[in-house]
Amino acid sequence: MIENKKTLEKINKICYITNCYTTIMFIGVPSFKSSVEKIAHKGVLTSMNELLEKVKKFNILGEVKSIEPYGSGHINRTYLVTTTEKRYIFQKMNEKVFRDIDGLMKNVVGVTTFLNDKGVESIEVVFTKSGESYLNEDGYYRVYVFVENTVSYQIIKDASVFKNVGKAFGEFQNQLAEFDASKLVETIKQFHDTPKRFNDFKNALKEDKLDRAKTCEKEINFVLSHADTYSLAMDGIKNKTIPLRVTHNDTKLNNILMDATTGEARVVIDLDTIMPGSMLFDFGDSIRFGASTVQEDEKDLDKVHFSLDLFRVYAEGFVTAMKESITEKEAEMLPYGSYLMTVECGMRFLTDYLSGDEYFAIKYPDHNLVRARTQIKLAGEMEQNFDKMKEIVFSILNK
Ligand code: ADP
Ligand code: GN1
Ligand code: MG
Repeated sequence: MIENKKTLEKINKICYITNCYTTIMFIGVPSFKSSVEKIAHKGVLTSMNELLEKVKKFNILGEVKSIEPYGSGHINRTYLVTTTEKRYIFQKMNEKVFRDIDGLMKNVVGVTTFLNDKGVESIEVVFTKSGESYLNEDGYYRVYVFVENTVSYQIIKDASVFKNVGKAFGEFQNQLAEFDASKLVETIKQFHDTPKRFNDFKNALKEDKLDRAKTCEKEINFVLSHADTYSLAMDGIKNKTIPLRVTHNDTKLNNILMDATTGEARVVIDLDTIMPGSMLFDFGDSIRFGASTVQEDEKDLDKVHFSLDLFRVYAEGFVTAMKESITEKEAEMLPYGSYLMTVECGMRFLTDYLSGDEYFAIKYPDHNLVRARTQIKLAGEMEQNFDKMKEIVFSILNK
């Protein structure tokens, strides 16, 4: 039995070290076993009863059969809740990352309602019994209906899937074109402001609070030596040569659910960072994650490559979907946007590694460094391929 706080902290630590993130507890129906049972998720142990009590405050159907950690997101703590009737996604939102949860949930409800009204399948927010979109009780919690018969991928095995992802994210941007951007709260300020991210990186490097800089000199040098490449997107937005759109801003492959039967894209998820931004961000972030030969945290760098073929298939989906509204300047800058999102993400992982892993969930001590390395390798290869990438984009546009 885990009774005092110290013991719980100790177990949390062991859990983190031994990487036992996915302890699954099944709950007997109708009697929920006992308050002593704990569920480990992202290095944090929470009592099952505590979670169950929170889940029960939402308008869910049926009796809860199980609650288990779910998915591979780096930010929120996600659980799959199975009841006698239905399945749900239950999330503890990350209040360190998102400082205005109320504003964030207004965005989510606003966007999902807007999409539903247009007949577009979207995530369905389950409200609390008192009519709120989230629960504020020792943290911030929300519930979504689990979208059944779908899969989300960590890596592309079949190129046609990636084309469908590109098409879906392109269409998503079209669908949001009429959404009133003034209704959106900026959930993370300067989210894709790469020069600002670079400043954060330099500050973390200066502080080097865990004395880790000596373990990643090569990566640090890459980020420092590319300083003059970081401002083009923000400059374009500021001088209005790049149009501001309503964008998703976190378009990685596991943030879209694909139909398990047809392979078509079904629902764009993770709407926490929908904000005014540039098309370059959404296109670029998908390429960063999806046009890679390996997963984001592959340790063997020899296996890490940027795939021009995957770039082509994604561009075919995305650019074709956006043909009506893409500007010449945007089209020209899509290859740069891919590089920018990749190097930006690399520098964010490296910043977090230097700062003591405060932002992204990690599974082992140098996880963020491993991630930074793959992004830096990919960014370097993209730089070498700008001309070929541009050729691909314009060949699609001129079809
Ligand atoms: P994070 O911000 O931590 O990435 P997400 O909102 O992306 O959190 O959710 C994490 C994972 O949970 C997703 O990658 C997906 O696998 C799964 N997921 C989220 N919402 C749903 C849903 N409504 N239906 C099915 N799976 C979902
Ligand atoms: C985070 O939430 P998730 O895991 O889908 C991060 C993205 C990064 C990504 C790197 C709010 O995405 O910006 O690109 O990790 N989300 C936030 O994998 O910071
Ligand atoms: Mg996610």
